[in-house]
Order: sequence, then structure tokens, then C-alpha cells
Amino acid sequence: MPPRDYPLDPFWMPFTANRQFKAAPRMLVSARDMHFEAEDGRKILDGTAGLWCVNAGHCRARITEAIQRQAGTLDYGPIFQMGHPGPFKVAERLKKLLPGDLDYSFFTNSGSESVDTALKIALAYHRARGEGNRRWLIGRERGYHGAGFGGISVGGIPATRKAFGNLLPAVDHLAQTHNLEKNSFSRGQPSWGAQLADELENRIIPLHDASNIAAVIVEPMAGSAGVLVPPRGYLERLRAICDKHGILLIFDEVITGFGRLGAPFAADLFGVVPDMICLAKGLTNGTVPMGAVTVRKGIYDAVTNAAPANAIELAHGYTYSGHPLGAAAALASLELYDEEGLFQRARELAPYFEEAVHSLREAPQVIDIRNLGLVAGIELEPAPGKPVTRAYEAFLRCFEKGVLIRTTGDIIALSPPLIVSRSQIDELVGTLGAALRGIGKT
Ligand code: PXG
Repeated sequence: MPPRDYPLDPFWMPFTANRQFKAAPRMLVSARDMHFEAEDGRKILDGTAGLWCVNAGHCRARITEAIQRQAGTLDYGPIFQMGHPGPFKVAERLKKLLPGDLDYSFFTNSGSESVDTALKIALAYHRARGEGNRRWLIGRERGYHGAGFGGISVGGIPATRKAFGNLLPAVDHLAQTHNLEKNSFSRGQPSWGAQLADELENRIIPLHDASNIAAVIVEPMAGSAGVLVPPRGYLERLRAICDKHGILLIFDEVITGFGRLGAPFAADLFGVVPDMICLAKGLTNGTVPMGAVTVRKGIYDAVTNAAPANAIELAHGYTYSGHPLGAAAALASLELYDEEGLFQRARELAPYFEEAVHSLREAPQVIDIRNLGLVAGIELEPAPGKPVTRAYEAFLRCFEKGVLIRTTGDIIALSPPLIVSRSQIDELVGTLGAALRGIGKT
């Protein structure tokens, strides 16, 4: 391995055990299609699409060339009171791709910004309609909505909240939907749990009053918390209760968008159209940071029409909203997904993937396996007194054997790029199985 010509210390790495990593780094230096190349020259099979974002595989020529061309044509253009073609084209494409009248896109630079944007639009929408008292925001336990103050407030992952004191006021949470006793080893949507949505109607609305509630935000399938698949009928019930009480329903599809579940969006798969969808990650195949919030026509109309002529209607946005490189990457990614039929491919591969991951049922310490589309969660019994260590050991063993998996607590998540082949699924699951059998043995 060539010596590194840079120190590791000054970079404060995100969501990383910095001291542990810097003592034994795992560095990736290049990537193509389904593989990374590690610093020591080893090929690593990408079982996680990077961080759930590289849906079409790595360094796809169509996308990298579009970014290069754009960088040499219009590197940056101001986007407040000025325009350039890219984001208009992406918005039009998203309008065609998204279900219902989710017709208007607001651009951001990340999933976290998409979430904060959606929450702000919800408040602005109600205010524009003369219902400014609707300020409560309802999230869900074990939800992950990024790292902004809005996102961690409606989010339900304790570790992302506990150190940061001042969360948003007027936030409540639905119970999380996962239940190991009722639903372990479910394939696809579990059958138990639709009634958990009724908590919105039975507890949260009576407590805060519907006239004070702006929005409910959920991931249709929770990713970061360890792949929590919604029970059959659950999202439909949330939709019905929100409709009945004038509450906006926001789907955070930062992970589930762009084919991950074998349909363009979770909204398509479940047949539930929310009022807003938060997007990021797969929007640009992970190549350039970009996110979007897509809203129903009535929301755009209410906010824009409430403002006086010539006034800025929504005082919100980012220097890099609709950035030319992001837009070029998004357009090329959306074209590539379409040309290669990748969402359909994910749907067709899903049964094979399901069989493969459920073959791990007999592996040591496995207490649950769940899956949907090209996502699987494999939950391990935590080692007594040492939670997290088993999954982390499996992660290290897989990496040694040339396979990248992702762990959260004692749950392993698999989410390969949608171009994965059957034999690569076998390799991914085979390597993970061997790693699980090796845990605790040197
Ligand atoms: N919403 C959801 C549903 C997400 O999964 C975000 C918002 C925030 O996106 P940004 O782009 O601000 O990171 C996310 C991000 C993991 C993992 O391994 C998941 C995410 C990010 C990094 C790692 O589960 N999700």
C-alpha cells in the first residue's frame, strides 16, 4: 500500500467513532459500478449503495460526463430572483415521475435540509390559509429525519437528540411500528400493527387538538433505525386520519425514493399519496449533494397566492438551491434510471433478494430478518452487557472479506445499488453469513 501523504487527524468525521477509525482506518479511493476500491487495492462489493444513495452504481459515465459538461458551461448561477435552466428541468421531470398532483419542487442540498424545508412549508401553508395556530409537528419514535434542529426534533432516535438540548417546541411522536414478538421474520409488509396509526386520532389529536396540528412526518419505511417496514394498512390509516383533520402528511423518502423499494417512490408502492415528499440521495445517484421537497399543487398555490404581488412568497432557500451541477447530475440520473429500467429491475430482483437474506435465519444470534424491495434488515441479539459489538464485528469481518454492509445498533442493513446481480447478492449474503458464524471467534 502506498504511504498516505496526508494526516487523518484534522478531519472531524461525521457519525463516526473518530479515535477508533483513525487508529484503524478503512479508506476508499475509487469506485465503479458495484465496487469500491480500498486504499490497499482490494475491491469491495458495495452492499449499501454508499449511504443508501448510489442507486445506479458508481461512476456511471452518463452522470459524470453531464457533471463535467455542466462545470465547464455554467459553474454557478444565483437562484434568488434569477434563474438558470437546470432546476426547472429537474422540477418538470419530478412532476412527471411523482404520483398525484405532487407537482412543485423546492430544491435543497441534503435530506436534512429537505426535512427542515418541508416542516417550514407546512407552517407557512397553514398560516397562508389563516390557520397559523397549526404549529404542532408530529414525528415518530425511531424516525430519522436528518441532523438539522427540525429533523432531530421530529426524529425519534435518542442518540441524535440527547446532546443537543434545544429541540423545537410543539413536537409530539407516534409510537414506532416495529414489534419483534408479532412480526419477526416477516417478508415484505408485516401483517400486525395497522392500528398503531390510530394513536394519532386517539391520543395526539385529543391532546393537542387538530386545529393546532400542522403536519405528520414519517419515513414510509424507516431506514436508519434499522429497516422498519410499515405494517399493512398503517400508512393508509395515517392518510385517512390526516385528511379528516386537515393535517398535512409528509413522507420522508430520502431513502425510499428512486426505486429502492421496487417502485419509483414508496408513495407508489403503498398507493398512499402524501402532501409533501422529501427527497435527496438517489436524486443525483449520490454524486452531487442535492435534495428536493415536492409538494402538492394546493400547497404551492396557497402559499404563493397569499403574498402580495411582487413579494417573495416563501422567505426560505439556500445559496446552492438548484445548483447547476446538482441539477445536471439529477437530470442524468433520472434519465439513466429510466433508460435502464432500474426501478423495475429492483422490483424483479426483490423476490430473489428476499430468499437470499432469509437464508440467514439460522445464522448465530439472528433474532429477526425483514425486507422490502432491495432493502433488508438483519437484527442480532445484543451481546450481554455489550450492545452494538456483534453487528460491528460482522461489519469489520465483511469489510476484511471485501463486502461493505451498514450497521445501526445491533441491526445490519443491506441496500445494494439497483444494478446488483444475482451472483453479487449471493456474494453479499454469503460473506455476511460467514461473518455472522465467525462472531466472537478469532
Ligand atoms: N431523512 C432520511 C429518511 C434519511 O435517511 C436524511 C433525512 C438526512 O439526509 P442527509 O442528506 O442530510 O444526510 C436521511 C439520511 C444510515 C444512514 O446508514 C442514513 C442516512 C444518512 C447516513 C447514514 O442509515 N440517512
